[in-house]
Amino acid sequence: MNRSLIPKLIEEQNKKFAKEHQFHFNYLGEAISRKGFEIAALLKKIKNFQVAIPSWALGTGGTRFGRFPMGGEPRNLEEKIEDIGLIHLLNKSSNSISLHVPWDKPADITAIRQSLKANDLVIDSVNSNTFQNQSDQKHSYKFGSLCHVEKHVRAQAIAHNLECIEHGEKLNAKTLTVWLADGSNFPGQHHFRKAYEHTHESLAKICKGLPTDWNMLIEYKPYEPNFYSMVIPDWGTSYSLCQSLGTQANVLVDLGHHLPNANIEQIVARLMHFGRLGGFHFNGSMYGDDDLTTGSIKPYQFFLIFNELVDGMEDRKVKNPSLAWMIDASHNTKDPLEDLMQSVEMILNTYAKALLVDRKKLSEAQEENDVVRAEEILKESFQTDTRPLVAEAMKQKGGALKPIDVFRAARVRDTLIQQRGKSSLATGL
Ligand SMILES: [Mn+2]
Repeated sequence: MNRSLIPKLIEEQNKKFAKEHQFHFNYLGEAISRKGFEIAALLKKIKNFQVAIPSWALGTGGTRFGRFPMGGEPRNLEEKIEDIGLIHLLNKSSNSISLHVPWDKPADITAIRQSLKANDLVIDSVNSNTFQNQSDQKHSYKFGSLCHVEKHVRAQAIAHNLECIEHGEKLNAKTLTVWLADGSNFPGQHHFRKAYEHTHESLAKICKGLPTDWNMLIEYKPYEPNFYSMVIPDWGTSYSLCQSLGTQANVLVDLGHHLPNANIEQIVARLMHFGRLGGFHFNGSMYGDDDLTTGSIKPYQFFLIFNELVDGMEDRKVKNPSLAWMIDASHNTKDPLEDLMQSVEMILNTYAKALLVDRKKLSEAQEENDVVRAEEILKESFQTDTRPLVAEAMKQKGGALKPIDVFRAARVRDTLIQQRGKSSLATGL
């Protein structure tokens, strides 16, 4: 990929859209100012918001039925860094990578560091994988990892997590994310309390291996790949583990890891109230862990979730750690890079909408039990077209007003196919 051509293209395209953009930005700016919001302050917050991209989201993912690669997929970690660097170059809002071990085990640390620097990126978190067997491992995870009935299997899974921390330390990461596929498929298979105890004991050992400036995020998921029970199926289980493990462990909410119609915004509010929300995985979902583009199916629900996030972040009484933001998707229909750019723009726009909620008025309406007014205040923000604000934020940082347009004008995918081949496959799901 010839990155050096992109800045000029961004400049050309921004020029092309400048007049139209200015018209919409002025209009929105005027409307927002009249409501008492400061444009400069809003722009600053949006400009500071960065979303991590996972190393496994750069190829066309598959389902258990098939995989249809589109060509030009990154063949190694260096090429994945280049792809994420390109997204960041276009939107200036995705400055970090979440690394998966062992799919993207960093081999040549010096080269990876240089590549990160050249692409203006940092490593955000390291994700362990005990949901698959690797060719060089001694014991199988077929019946679980950290929860396993046999001590040596648990020890192997613990050692893998500690190895992830080691890799992360070399690259300046500060977070270990643990998601467990552990669970059972049939009644009677697991002794629920024992499975929890083993998991707790294993996580405590991993926690002991965390450097003092590191965090561990514990993700939950109600079903899949196990369908009768998961050891950490819900936020309550994850929260109970974190409470007992200490302040370095916090709960991670993945939007797709809930049963249909779960009130995720209330879960977010609850966890922030306890100061235990550590991170967030963005994706879109119709039924479950669908990994669709963020906000593509239920944008209003996504807004309500962001509304709680912003409420918690802006309230000084809330003592919640700063949050790690990441897109967790593995897309199988769109060009993964376009999909990620769509997600980032959706995240920024929804954040902007949540920033526009008049919290004082909302609180007054709530205190007066004025249900209609409270709901209308939220709807007014949700229905505000914040796109000019987000575009302006990206432009001010040197990015494109319309990142996907530049991506297409630069014919990036064609170039990647030429360089990497039609059938290159990225590691991942
Ligand atoms: Mn996730």
